[in-house]
Formats: sequence, C-alpha cells, structure tokens
Amino acid sequence: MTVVITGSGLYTPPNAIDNDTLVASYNAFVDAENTRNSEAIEAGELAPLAHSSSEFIVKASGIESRYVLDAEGILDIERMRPRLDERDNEAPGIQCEMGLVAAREALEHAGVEAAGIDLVIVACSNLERPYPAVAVELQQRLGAGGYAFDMNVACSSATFAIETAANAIRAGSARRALVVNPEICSAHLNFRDRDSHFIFGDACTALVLEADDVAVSETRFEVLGTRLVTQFSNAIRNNSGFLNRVTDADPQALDKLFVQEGRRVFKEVCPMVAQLIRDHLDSLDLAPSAVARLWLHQANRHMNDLIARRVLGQDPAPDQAPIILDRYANTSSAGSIIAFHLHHQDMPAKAVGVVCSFGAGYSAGCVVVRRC
Ligand code: CO8
Repeated sequence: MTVVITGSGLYTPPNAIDNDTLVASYNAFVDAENTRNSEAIEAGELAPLAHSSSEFIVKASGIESRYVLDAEGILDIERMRPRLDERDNEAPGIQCEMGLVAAREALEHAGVEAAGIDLVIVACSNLERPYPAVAVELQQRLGAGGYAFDMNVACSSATFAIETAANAIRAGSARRALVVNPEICSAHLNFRDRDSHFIFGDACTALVLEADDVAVSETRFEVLGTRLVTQFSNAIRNNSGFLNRVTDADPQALDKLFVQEGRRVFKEVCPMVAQLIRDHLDSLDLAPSAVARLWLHQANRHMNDLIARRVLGQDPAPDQAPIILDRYANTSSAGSIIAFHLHHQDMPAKAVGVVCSFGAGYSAGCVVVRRC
C-alpha cells in the first residue's frame, strides 16, 4: 500500500513581534525590577538582572521575529504572558479554531472534502484541555468522519503522527488522515527569562495523508519510510500537569513552564538526529546525495546547519535546508511542516526530501518522501 501526502496547510497568527520590540519590553521589565530591588543590589545581596539584546538573539539562534496569538499581554511588563479569553464550552476551542484554518487549506490542496477524512490526529506539545480531545472537536466542526485522537511528543509530535497516520492507512483502519499541529508555545514560555524569552512563536500546520489509490491531487509525495527514536532526558522539561493540584505545587512556579539547558540540548541532540537521518536513508538504499531537500525542525539555525552538513557530508546548497525560524521562531512540532508547506512546490518529480523533527523527550522523527 502506497501512502501519499497530498495537501498541507498553515495558520499564522495575526500578531508579529520582532526582536527589537520583544527586547525593549524585556529590558523595561529588567530596569523596573532592578529599581525595585536597588537596595538589595547595592548591598550586594542580589545580582542585578541583565538586559537582553537583539544582536545576541539573531547570532545565537537565527530568530528575528515570531507570530503570537496575543502580543499585548506578552509585551505588558506587568503581565508578560499572552492574554487569551476563556471560552464557553459551546464555542470552538482556540486550538480547534487554529486547526480549522490549517486543515481547510490542506484539504483544499488535496482536493478532498472533510467528509472523506476518516482519521484526525491533533499532535502538539501542549493541549488546551485533557478531554474531550481537541481532535474530536475538530473532527466534528470540520465534518470529518471516522475517528480522532490527540497525541503529544513535544516538538516531534508531527512526525510521530505522520507515522501513526501512515500505519493506519497501510493497515486499512483509515483511507485518508488529517494530521494537525496547533502550537501555542507563547503560553508556556517564561517571557521573564533572558535565556529563553525569544525562543518560541505560535502557529498551526496540517497535512492530508491518503492511500495513493484514492488520492486526486496532482501534487503528491510518497511516504517512502518513517523512523522514530526517543531517549529520556531532563534537559528540556515542563512540570505543569494535572497532579500539580493534588501535590499542592505552586501552579505559577517557574518549573511549570518551558525550561531547558540550551547548550546541552544542542550538543546531545545534533548527533542523535544526524545519525537517525543517515541510518534511515541507508535503510531505504538512498545515498545522502539523493536528498534534494531537508525540512528540519526549526529551533536554531546553527543546529540545522550542523545537522544538514553531517547528513549531506557538505554544506547544503541554497534552499536545500530551508529556514523559516527567522520569521516564525521555534513553533515546536509545526516548524518542520511549515518548512515543508512553504518550500515543496518547486521540487521536480522523483525528488527526495526528508522531514525531520527533534526536541523534548528527547524525541526525533524522520519521514522520507519522494515527489510522485
Ligand atoms: N541577551 C543577551 N545575552 C544573553 C541572552 C540574551 N537574551 N541570553 C543569554 N545571554 C548570554 C549568556 O548570559 C551567556 O553569557 P556568558 O557567556 O557571559 O555567560 C552567553 O549569552 C551565551 O549563553 P548560552 O550559552 O545560553 O547561549 P547559546 O549560544 O547556547 O544560545 C540557545 C542559547 C539559543 C537557547 C541555544 O542554546 C539553543 O538554541 N539550543 C537548542 C535549543 C533547542 O533546540 N531546544 C529544543 C527545545 S524545543 C522542544 O522540544 C519543544 C518543547 C516543548 C515546547 C513547549 C512550548 C513552550
């Protein structure tokens, strides 16, 4: 059974915050804190907070801007977190609403009616509620059939969901699947933390996967193979969870947000990912030179340069490993799919590409595709 990707979609939030604007707000917060603590700082009891800088952010990460659901709450130094309204149970959830936009675009590209979908997977780093599943709500509001469920493998959620969807199609449990990645990373980011306040943005992506014999789209990418790997690490961690209430943990404590050791992640994850891609290509009898495009996870430009060099054995050609994190920042599982969505139309028939995501867990997922 041949499984093909026939459509992709992207929801981009309406508000962009560039580095200068984010840094100005962060630095105003720092100045206010240092003034408030001036006596303790002068007495040597407390170290003053240091300013952030746009130059550092671009140099260390390649990020220049990010899209967010709400900019005002993030930039307000009395709040420094997005302000999203709690919704009535009968109104569409926020992630469902993001998913509807991305899913409808993906369905349009695939030339498929929502009713033709028989599996919906919502896969992302953070879900707005434990149940009912966001995927089941999305299935109903789209008018899709079959079954739906949520899953979370942090930044690797999309590639893990692609494997799950492809396997369901191969097994005959579904003929057409929709994989949707609504990432609201701004809600779990500590905007008061100099080391990480610039890292994330919000976005939602969607892909349609089908059995080749029912697909109608001209643009098809055959899924040649999928390979997943996980290895436990605390280097990226978030302790927010339903047990916080019963352990009497402080729900506002900083460990209930995204926390990472960035350098360690860089050092440990790059070799793991390069090895995963090389082994996967090898198992498919594909030489690295056969790879026309690498749609890599979008966390850090230097990470992507290094991984691309290790996989290809040389620097990638211009556009061979497209970067979208300059405009979107890290959008967790959506990142590699945004890269695919914006950079696949020009590929000729038979060109091979690799979607690869990596992140917390650690987890990494590799999907090798060939344009039909
Ligand atoms: N402005 C100015 N200077 C700064 C700043 C700043 N904002 N921040 C740090 N510095 C300074 C430091 O103080 C340090 O100074 P000194 O050398 O004097 O001590 C210097 O800059 C260097 O600091 P670092 O070593 O921390 O900087 P790096 O060069 O390592 O860059 C990065 C930091 C950009 C974070 C980098 O390490 C990185 O990108 N690492 C990889 C991270 C990664 O890929 N993580 C994946 C996580 S994503 C994921 O899995 C999803 C999880 C779920 C998402 C949930 C949504 C929120």
